[in-house]
Amino acid sequence: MTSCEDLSRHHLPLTDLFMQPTTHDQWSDHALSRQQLGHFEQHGFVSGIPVLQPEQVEVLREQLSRLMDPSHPGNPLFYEFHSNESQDPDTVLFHALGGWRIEKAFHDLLYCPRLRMIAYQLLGTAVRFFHDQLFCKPPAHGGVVSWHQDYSYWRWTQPMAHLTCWIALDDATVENGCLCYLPGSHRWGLLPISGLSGDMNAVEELLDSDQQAALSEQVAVTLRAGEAVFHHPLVMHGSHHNRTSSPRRAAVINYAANGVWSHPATLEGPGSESFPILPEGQPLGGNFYPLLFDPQRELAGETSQIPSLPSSLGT
Ligand SMILES: O=C(O)CCC(=O)C(=O)O
Repeated sequence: MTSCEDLSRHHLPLTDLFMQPTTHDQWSDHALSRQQLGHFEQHGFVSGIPVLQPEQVEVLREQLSRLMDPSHPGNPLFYEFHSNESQDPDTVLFHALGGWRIEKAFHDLLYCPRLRMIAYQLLGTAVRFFHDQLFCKPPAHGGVVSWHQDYSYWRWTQPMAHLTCWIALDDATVENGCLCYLPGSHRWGLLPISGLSGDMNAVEELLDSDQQAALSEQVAVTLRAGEAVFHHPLVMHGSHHNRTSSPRRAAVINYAANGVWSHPATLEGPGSESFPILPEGQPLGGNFYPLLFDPQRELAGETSQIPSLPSSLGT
C-alpha cells in the first residue's frame, strides 16, 4: 500500500515545468536535423542534444533525491527499485523503474516537447511511453552498467520499434562513467541477456571475434547536465565506474511506436513480476503506456517539413 497518489492516471502535464508548443513552427524548433537522423541510422545513437534548462535539471535533482530514499511513501509504486543493483558496496548502481508514477517532475518529463518531437522523428510514427528508468552512480564507489542491448530485456513487446533517451542530470564525463557505445552494433542482431551490473564485459563470451574487437573501439559520450543521447534498441552500450568525488545521475525514458503489442510469453529479466504487463496480443495503451506524440494531433498531419526516419511498423 502507498499513501502517495499514483500519477500514472494523469496523461497530461501536471505542472508548468515544460511549456507546450502551440504552433507547427514551435514544434519544428525542437526537431533534429536530417544530418542528426543520419548519424542515428549509421551509428545507432545521436548525442549532445540540449533538452533541459538548468532550472529544470535542478527540480529533477531535488525530486530524484526524494525518490532514492526507500522510505518515500510512493516507493511501492516503482516497477523495480534497487538501491544497489550490483550488491557489492564498492560498486554501487542505483537503478529504478517507475519514478514517473511518484514525483511530478519525472511525470512531466514525459511531456518535454523536445523529447516528444525527437522520439517521433526517430520512431517515424506516433509515440507511446514504454517506461522510465533512473540510473545513479554515487561518488567514489559508483558501479558499472555492463554492455547490453536494451531490446534483450523487452522481447515481451513486439515488433521491435523502440527507442531510448538518456538524459544527464550531472555532467557525464569519462571519469564519472558516462555512457559508452559500440557504433554500428545495432546491426549485429539480438543477443541474449548477459547481465546489467557487476561485470562490465560479461557480454564478451557471446560475441564473435570481430565483435570482441569492436569493444576496443567504444565511443564515450560525454554530456553536459541537461543534454541527452538517444539510442537504438539494439545498439550495444554500457558505462564504467564512477571514481570521482561527485555523483553521476541520469533519467531515462524508453519509448515504443504506437502499435507495439504485448507478448508476455517471452518475458524475462529483472522486474518482470512488477512491470505492468498487458495480456497477449494487446497493443500497449491504457494508464501505463500513454500516447506521447500523435502527428495527427500535434502537427495536424502536416509532417512533410519535419524529417523523420521510416517506421519499422510500416505506418
Ligand atoms: O546510465 C547508465 O549508465 C546506463 C543506462 C542504460 O543502459 C540505458 O539507458 O539503457
